[in-house]
Amino acid sequence: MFKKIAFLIVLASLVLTACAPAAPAATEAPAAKVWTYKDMTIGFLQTGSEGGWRAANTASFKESATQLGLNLKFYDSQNDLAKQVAGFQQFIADPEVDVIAISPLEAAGWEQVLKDAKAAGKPVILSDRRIDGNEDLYVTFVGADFVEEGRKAGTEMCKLLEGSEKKNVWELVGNVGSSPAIDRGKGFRETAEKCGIVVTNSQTGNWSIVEGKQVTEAWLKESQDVQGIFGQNDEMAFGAIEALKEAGLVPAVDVKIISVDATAGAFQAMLDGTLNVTVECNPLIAPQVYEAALAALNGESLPKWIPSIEGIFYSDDPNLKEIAAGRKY
Ligand code: GYE
Repeated sequence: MFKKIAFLIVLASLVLTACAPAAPAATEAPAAKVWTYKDMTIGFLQTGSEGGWRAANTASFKESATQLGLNLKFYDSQNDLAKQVAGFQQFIADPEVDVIAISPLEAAGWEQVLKDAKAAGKPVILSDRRIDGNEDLYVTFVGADFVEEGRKAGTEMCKLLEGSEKKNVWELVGNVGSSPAIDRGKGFRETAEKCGIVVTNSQTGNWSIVEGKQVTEAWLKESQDVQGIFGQNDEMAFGAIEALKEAGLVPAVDVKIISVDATAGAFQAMLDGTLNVTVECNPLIAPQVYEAALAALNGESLPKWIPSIEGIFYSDDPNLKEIAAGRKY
C-alpha cells in the first residue's frame, strides 16, 4: 500500500512538473554597448585662437578626428569665458553629444556645469589646461605639468645668468586665472629664486605678441635694468624681442630670453639668435583626449592625469637646424 502511494506521489509530481508552466528564464542584462570611434560624438570647447600653439592644438583635434572617423563638434570660445560656459551647457543639452572635452580658459568656476554634465551622464575630459575643484567631476586631465615647465625655465635662466652681477628678470604672464599662467609662474620662482634671480616685473600679455611687446615697451621706458625675460609662451617672448630691439638692446645677448611652447616661431628665433631657450609644451594631444573619451564611454577606469611628452631646446644646440626641420608644429 505504502509503496503504491509513494509511486503515485512520484508519478503525480512528475506530471505536475511536466504540466507546470516553465519558470521564466533569468533575464540577462543586455550586453553593454561597446563604443567605437565611429559611434562617438565629442563636443570640444577650445579656448579660441591666440597663437601658434593654439593653432597646432586645434589642427590636432580636427585632423585626428577625421583620421579616427569620429564626429567632432568643435566650439570656438573666442577667448571669452562666458561663451565657453554657454557652449558647455549647449553640449550638455545636445542629445547627439556623448562626451565633452574642454580646454578651460580659466581654472576657477566650473563646479556647477561639471555637476550638470555628470547628472546628464556625459563624461568630461580636460584637455591642455586644469581646473580647480573636485577631481570626481571629470574623468581625466590630458596635458602638461605647467609647474614643471616653469621650473625648467627657472633652471635654464639660472644657467644663462650664471656669473651675472645682477639677476633682474621680467615675466610676461599668460591670461589671468588660467592654470598655465598660475603654475608656470609658481614653478619659475621655485627654481629661479634658488640662484638669486629677482622677478622685478610681472604682468599679463595674454599670450599675444602685441601685448607682450606693449608691456615690455612700458617697462623699458621706466628702466633698462633687466638681465632676463621669461615669456610664459613664445608669442609674448617674440613681442619682448621686438621691444628690446627698438630700445637698442640686443635680445638673447644683453637680455637673456626664455619662452615656453617650442613652436616653429621659437625655433626660427633661436636660429636668428634672438631667443636663448624654449621649453616645450606639446599641443598635439588630441589623440590622447579621444582615446580617453572612448575609454570613458566604455566604462574603463583612467588615471586622473595623462601627461604629454615634452623637452627643452637651446639656441646653442649644434643640431638646431635639423631639429627645427623635423618639427610638426
Ligand atoms: O602655452 C599658449 C596658449 O594652454 C598650454 O595656451 C596652453 C597655452 C600655451 O595660448 O601658447
